[in-house]
Amino acid sequence: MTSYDPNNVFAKILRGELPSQTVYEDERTIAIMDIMPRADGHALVIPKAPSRTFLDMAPEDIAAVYRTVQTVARAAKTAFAADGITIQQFNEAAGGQVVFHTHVHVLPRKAGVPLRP
Ligand code: DGP
Repeated sequence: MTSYDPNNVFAKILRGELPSQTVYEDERTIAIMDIMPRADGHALVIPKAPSRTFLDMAPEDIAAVYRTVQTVARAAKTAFAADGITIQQFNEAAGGQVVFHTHVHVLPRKAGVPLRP
């Protein structure tokens, strides 16, 4: 298993070394706005505990992350008048992951509007 790199951008955001637009925080998670949004209101939910992928996560952090996903999705549905919400999560480069600290995408969707690339 590839090890966790503590210098990934989300680790730096969690340590306060890089800026972010944080929209939610609790003991175990943060939610920030994605810097390259594929939809208006595209947010990322990030566990504070280090893990490279979902496969490495502790059960209590999985529960905490998905509680935050639901909180953010509900807020985004109202704030962006979304018709739906896409929830996405990528693991390893072959799975589409670019930043190697586990995170979940929350994407508000409008009917008939595709995600931006
Ligand atoms: P992925 O690893 O493929 O799930 O996608 C990583 C996402 O992280 C991508 O949508 C862009 C976003 N991202 C990359 N760097 C930063 C950053 O420095 N700040 C924020 N807010 N988002 C970032």
